[in-house]
Amino acid sequence: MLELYTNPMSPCAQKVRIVLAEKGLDWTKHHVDLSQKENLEPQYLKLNPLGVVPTLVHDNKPIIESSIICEYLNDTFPENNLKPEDTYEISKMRYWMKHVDNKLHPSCGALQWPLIMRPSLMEKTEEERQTLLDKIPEKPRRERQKRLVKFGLDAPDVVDSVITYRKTILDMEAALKQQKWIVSNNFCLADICLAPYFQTILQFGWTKMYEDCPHVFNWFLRCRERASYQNAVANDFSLAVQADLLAKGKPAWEKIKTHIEKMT
Ligand SMILES: N[C@@H](CCC(=O)N[C@@H](CS)C(=O)NCC(=O)O)C(=O)O
Repeated sequence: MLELYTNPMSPCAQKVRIVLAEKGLDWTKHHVDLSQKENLEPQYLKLNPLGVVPTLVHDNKPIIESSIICEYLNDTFPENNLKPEDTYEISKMRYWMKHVDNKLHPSCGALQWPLIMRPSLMEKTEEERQTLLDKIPEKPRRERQKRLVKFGLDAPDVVDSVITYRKTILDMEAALKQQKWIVSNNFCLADICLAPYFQTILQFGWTKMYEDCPHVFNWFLRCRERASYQNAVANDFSLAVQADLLAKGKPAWEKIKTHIEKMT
């Protein structure tokens, strides 16, 4: 019995849903409303003490951290293996997954938060907002979210995040010149862990971030063409949601673009 605590907008949860779809596994969905901070409710914190989505529950055992969940699912359900056989390739796969967890994911959060989470938090009183944000268990994440709520896209975290995104794209372009997928000619967990971060770019209409990198462009097209991506990610974005996200992303592009231009 597999249960997933998830939110459609979360790239970490999207990774796990892609793996579940690649494996053809049945699972039960528990929607966690991040805008209402359901992730910080005591019931949820018992499952995931970090107060983040996703959480997988397999036969009543909670598993947290999206990359660990992806590898757990791959190793527990071996049909349609998504890990290379070669140990050097496994090390490359883990390198990309670690890069996503440590660098790309926080950068994505710094760009998504001001546009998606901030508006609903700004509808609350200052006191309500602080009470909610004070519940975030880890200090660096709590302080960062406070900055992003206070300053939006003008928060100091945003410049570094755009630079990290762009550098990741350039590194991926170099890797994808050598082979079809990010680690080898076989699709693997590293491709799955990277792809949702391009969904974020797409949903806000910021594809100019990678349009000058044809290998990355074609890689993401190939990811999106997979049935797993359609089922696990694309189908969660109705036309109305897509229009809303594009409308939020459009005015922000000018700021994002300025940070990219300063790199060259
Ligand atoms: N390292 C964690 C990160 C999870 C994470 O940051 N999830 C975000 C959504 S993508 C979240 O739940 N944010 C809620 C919050 O920070 O309040 C993982 O890979 O599972």
